[in-house]
Amino acid sequence: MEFTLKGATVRLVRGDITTIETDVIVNAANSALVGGGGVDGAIHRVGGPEILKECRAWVAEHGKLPRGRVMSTTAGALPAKVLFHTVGPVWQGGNHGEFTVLESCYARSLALAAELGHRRIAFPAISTGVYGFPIDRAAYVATMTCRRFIVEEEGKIDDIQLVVYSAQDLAAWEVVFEDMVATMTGDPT
Ligand code: AR6
Repeated sequence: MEFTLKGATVRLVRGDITTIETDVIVNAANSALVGGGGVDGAIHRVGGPEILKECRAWVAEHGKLPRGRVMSTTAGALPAKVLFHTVGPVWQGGNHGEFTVLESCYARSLALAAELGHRRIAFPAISTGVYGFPIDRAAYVATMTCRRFIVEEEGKIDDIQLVVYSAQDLAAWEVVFEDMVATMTGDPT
């Protein structure tokens, strides 16, 4: 499932993000950037030890990475040019800034990709695992933020892949995606 707007394509894909060939892979990390489980664990396993080394050096210099922010390292053995690390919000019911922080993860990653001249990016469903963000709400934030970016920053990004892991998650994202496309009839392409 995909939509194209202002020459950029947003694709909903089911799979393992460590196998996605793109310019930028985004990792759903923790503030200490020490690796972990879920998609973070898979990315470090496949990408190799160079990634953790760079993360440690970055934290030693800058301190912990705040939620909603993004930093960049080598992608190691991953099939991408660079790897971004962003820290999503922990779901606490929705009234603790979770939506703003999640939006910031996607928006800042897209902005950094454009700033570095990368035109293709792949995101996992940030915060929807250990951090507990409800999948349908996360899907809405992710899709809407991508849509806004490609309209407001026209021509900077060509291809965005939203990579979900399970069949159940894909089904939830598809509902949101269809809604998004249905409300886009007024958008000039
Ligand atoms: N490819 C794509 N998506 C994946 C993969 C994969 N290989 N593996 C898991 N997912 P989570 P969070 C999905 O928990 O909620 C870590 O320990 C997974 O099904 O990885 O942001 C970090 O170090 C879910 O939908 O990230 C942090 O401490 C989504 O990725 C903490 O977890 C995100 O789940 C971050 O929690």
